[in-house]
Amino acid sequence: MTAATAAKAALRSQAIETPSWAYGNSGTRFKVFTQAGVPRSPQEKLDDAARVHEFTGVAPAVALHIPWDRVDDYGALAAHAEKRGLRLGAVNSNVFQDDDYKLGSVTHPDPAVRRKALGHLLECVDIMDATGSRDLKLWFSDGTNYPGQDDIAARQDRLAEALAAVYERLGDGQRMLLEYKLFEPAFYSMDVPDWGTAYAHCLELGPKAQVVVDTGHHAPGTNIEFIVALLLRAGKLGGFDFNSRFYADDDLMAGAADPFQLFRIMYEVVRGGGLGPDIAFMLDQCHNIEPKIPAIIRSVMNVQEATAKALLVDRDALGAAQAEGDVLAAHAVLMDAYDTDVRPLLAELREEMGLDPDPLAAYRRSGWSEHIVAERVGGAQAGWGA
Ligand code: AOS
Ligand code: ZN
Ligand code: ZN
Repeated sequence: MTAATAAKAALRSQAIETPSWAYGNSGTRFKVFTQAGVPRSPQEKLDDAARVHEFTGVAPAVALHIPWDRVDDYGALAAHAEKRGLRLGAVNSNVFQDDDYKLGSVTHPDPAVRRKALGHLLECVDIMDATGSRDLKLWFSDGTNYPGQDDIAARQDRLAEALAAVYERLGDGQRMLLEYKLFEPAFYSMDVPDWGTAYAHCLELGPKAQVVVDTGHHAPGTNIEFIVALLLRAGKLGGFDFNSRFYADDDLMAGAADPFQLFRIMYEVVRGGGLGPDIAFMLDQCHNIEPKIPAIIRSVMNVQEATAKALLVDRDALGAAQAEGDVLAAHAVLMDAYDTDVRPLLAELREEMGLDPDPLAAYRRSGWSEHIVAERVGGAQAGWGA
């Protein structure tokens, strides 16, 4: 089998999960720009996600966010997805939007607030039971703004207690993915600021607890692929929230700011045998100024391109150069793969999959954008960044 054929076989089964909130209106803390035709309901978000999957062939799952995607009947929502060739992916909890959470959620000093937050997390697992989702994604905005504001270690105890209760509630085949973030909204101390904290909690909890790496959640200059390699090696990498950043948690399109970094991350995934269903390859981004569905298609394609390049790394040549300590040869092997134009290979793959080789052009021609602008009036805000 040629390298290209092997790469195509792996790319064919890739699954990139798109976030429901990326389809709705979003913005920064300064302004939410509304766009015509955005979904008015979780069902309409799935209708848009179905277009992304239809034209890329590799975006079969959609992450939900509770309460933004709250519905009466989650089984019916799963059926709505299934009818469109989709499945419901990670359930994202939200313990950051209520006034009660001003000083934290599961780490709040008041036990009543902690109980409320835990109740929501457990409700999310109930929802997973109904949707058939495998993953509960936990991101906590918890933290403090001022030294002395609260007891840092006691907050870790409260966090551990809540995580243990959620872990206990997980059913067979369900997992919890713990996400870390360096700062924001808390500016002095976040309660899960880095991979080490997330890893330590997941280790204590057990095999159903895994770390999720959001590519926008590190200090500038952090070697994210190192974290990926380390977590994979430890069997603790549960998934990604892909997005791009120039400064902080910018949530721009994956692969837009630093495609080389995305390649380096995907190389570690491929090298560590992680390119399979055990790792959730999710997008977590917002499209504030660009049209949303084409931006999501573009992001999926960017992840695909980085994956294709990672798959094309000549591992034998790389291993040989590394073993010989030939620094420049080893570096050249990696760069050869990165410098390969994989667009023809991906176009070929799409044709083999019965798809249009150019997903963006196919989407434009489909008339979906005109259809939703005409049909949908008063689209919903994602709930993010108001
Ligand atoms: C927040 O900064 C995190 O990236 C979250 O993963 C995510 O944006 C949130 O869970 C969406 O609800
Ligand atoms: Zn995220
Ligand atoms: Zn984020």
